[in-house]
Amino acid sequence: MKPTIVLVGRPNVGKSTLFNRLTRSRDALVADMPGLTRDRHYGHGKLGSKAYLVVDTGGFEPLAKDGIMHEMARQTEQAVAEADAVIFLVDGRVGVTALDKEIANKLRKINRPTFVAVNKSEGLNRGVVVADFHELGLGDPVAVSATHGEGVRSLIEEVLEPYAEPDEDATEDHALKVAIVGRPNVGKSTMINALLGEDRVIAFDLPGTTRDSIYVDFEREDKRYTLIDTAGLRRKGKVFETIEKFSVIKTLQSIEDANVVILVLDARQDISDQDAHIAGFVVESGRAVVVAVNKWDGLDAYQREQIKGALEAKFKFLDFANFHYVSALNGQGLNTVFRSVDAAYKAATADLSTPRLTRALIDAVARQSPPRTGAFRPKPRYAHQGGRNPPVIVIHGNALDRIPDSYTRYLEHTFREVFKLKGTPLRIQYNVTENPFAERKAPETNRRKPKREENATGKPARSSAPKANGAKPKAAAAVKSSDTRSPQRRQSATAKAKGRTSKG
Ligand SMILES: Nc1nc2c(ncn2[C@@H]2O[C@H](COP(=O)(O)OP(=O)(O)OP(=O)(O)O)[C@@H](O)[C@H]2O)c(=O)[nH]1
Ligand SMILES: [Mg+2]
Repeated sequence: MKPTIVLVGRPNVGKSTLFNRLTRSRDALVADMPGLTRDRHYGHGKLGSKAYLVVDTGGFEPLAKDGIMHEMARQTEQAVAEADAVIFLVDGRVGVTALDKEIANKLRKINRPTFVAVNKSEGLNRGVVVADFHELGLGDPVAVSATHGEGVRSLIEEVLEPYAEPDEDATEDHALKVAIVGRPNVGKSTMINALLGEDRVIAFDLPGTTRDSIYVDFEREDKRYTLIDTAGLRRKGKVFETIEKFSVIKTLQSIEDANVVILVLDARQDISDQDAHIAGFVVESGRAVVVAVNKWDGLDAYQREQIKGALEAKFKFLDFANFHYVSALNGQGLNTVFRSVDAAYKAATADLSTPRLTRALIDAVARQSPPRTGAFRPKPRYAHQGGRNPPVIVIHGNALDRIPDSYTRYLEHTFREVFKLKGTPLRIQYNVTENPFAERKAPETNRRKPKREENATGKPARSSAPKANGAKPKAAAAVKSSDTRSPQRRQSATAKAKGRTSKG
């Protein structure tokens, strides 16, 4: 499971600045999906092949209550308790404050691996700037600069040190791992109870600590599944009891760990920002997803029409997923949900053969060719599969960096139709290594400048934007036909080359 790093510190020390730096390289993946709003408190990050989740606790709750500035917010405490590692950010230009000491005391009690990072240290002597902060009693502080990126890479390397590189040859479990996620009171507990009540429960994993998720193996219509709990499941004698205890971090971790996510929404409540953020996170993770709109019982035809319309508008970026209208209370619709779960996983892990992909591509281009831009007429020539779960389709040809987003969506739509890819995100990537003579043909003025972007190390990273023909397309070329890398690495390659999550 991906480790979760939680950023804490008093206001204005630079938590958000550091958060942005740690998550920036991943933003490009889903940036252009219509309707997607993203929560700027939770994000994906990556260092080399190690992926992690980051939480910015700034702004969770106002720190000042009754004028007492030294009260750590409840949500922050929960996040710290569920963290794999905590980065405690302090301000090197201000020095140790009373609030820093209070936070340090709390952190020592909660006792998670903690790293003191002395921010805003650019241009200052590292040894001098950290000296004061030893008194916090949380180990050796390190000097960083969130705005300039200095010291950030080695800090994250140290934080991630105990975590192994992802095992690329890890064999898939037999049972399909399903996470049921949604904000509090949408009916997750009722749904879990309905499932575990009617199905055969094979094994139940008790959590070791607050941070552990619960895994329940069960059998449904002769198929094995593992439910990853986010709602707070307890075994009470022979029955299960669910406590709707909402934890964002557990939600994020179970999404990461699942094969398929069931996103539960409440038909009786307006879609909230929290719903949208959780949905956004599912899309960002690249997981296959099924949407279950719960509490569908007892609504009249007019209400149902209204709700469906509102959902479609709000969740345009999820239109590749099946939506089911269910009642967890009556157990209605759960069968169809699980049929979609199976189908979504099948789609996510489908093998797409090069000849069929290429034929689909050529047919699509014959029906409608990409628009000419300036002196260029992009010419897609062939396609191959660059990854699974989610499927990545790599397209080769000439001047592909000139293809507009609308045409990419058209291609995505075509591939979805041909290969029946329902329920899984789909990523299209252009390989721009071909056409070595493009530079000579291309008039200099027409060339798009590659955008620059910085990653966690502070060095410029490859932009998500396709390279101009003259630029060395190293990242795109790295995607090979037999892509056996982990999803994380594939996603990284996708981010570096031209990648986006499809919306069908
Ligand atoms: N000089 C310098 N300024 C920084 C650095 N990191 C952040 N800042 C500045 O410090 C101010 C606060 O940064 P934020 O990232 O918003 O701080 P925060 O911890 O998220 O604040 P809250 O969310 O309010 O708790 C901003 O003006 C930043 O530009 C740094 O490394 N060096
Ligand atoms: Mg902030």
